[in-house]
Amino acid sequence: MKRRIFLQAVAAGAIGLHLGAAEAAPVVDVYKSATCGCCEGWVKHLRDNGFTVKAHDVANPEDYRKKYGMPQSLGSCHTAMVQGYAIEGHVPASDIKRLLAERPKAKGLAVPDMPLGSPGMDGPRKDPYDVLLVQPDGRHSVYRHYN
Ligand SMILES: [Cu+2]
Repeated sequence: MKRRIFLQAVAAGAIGLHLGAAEAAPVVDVYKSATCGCCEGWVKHLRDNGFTVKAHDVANPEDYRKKYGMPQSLGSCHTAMVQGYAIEGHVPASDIKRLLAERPKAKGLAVPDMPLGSPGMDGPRKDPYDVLLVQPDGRHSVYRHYN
């Protein structure tokens, strides 16, 4: 009897932990073209880091960049939405987590183009790149620099 109560408590604790993890893993909607391999790489990177990802294959990902107010000049190969923030390109999961924790008044984050060495653009070559915090008016500043 005691053992059973103990096991129930363990199970309840495990469920609590599980719900906690789910809470910390918001849904990311990704708009990409069906043939984009590096987009798939980025989706996998997000999933590996605890995000729930809904990948949508669309004919013109740039339509979604426009729709969600990301400047074309900061464009990459995919646009995503998470809790009201637009995420453009190969933004590392850790920066999205920071964004969702800090909740700045912003449009979202962008890694323009497709820098080698960013998540989903993995390989031997690593180029430096910036993650940009994009303001509602399109102005942007460096959120984090990667070497
Ligand atoms: Cu890409």
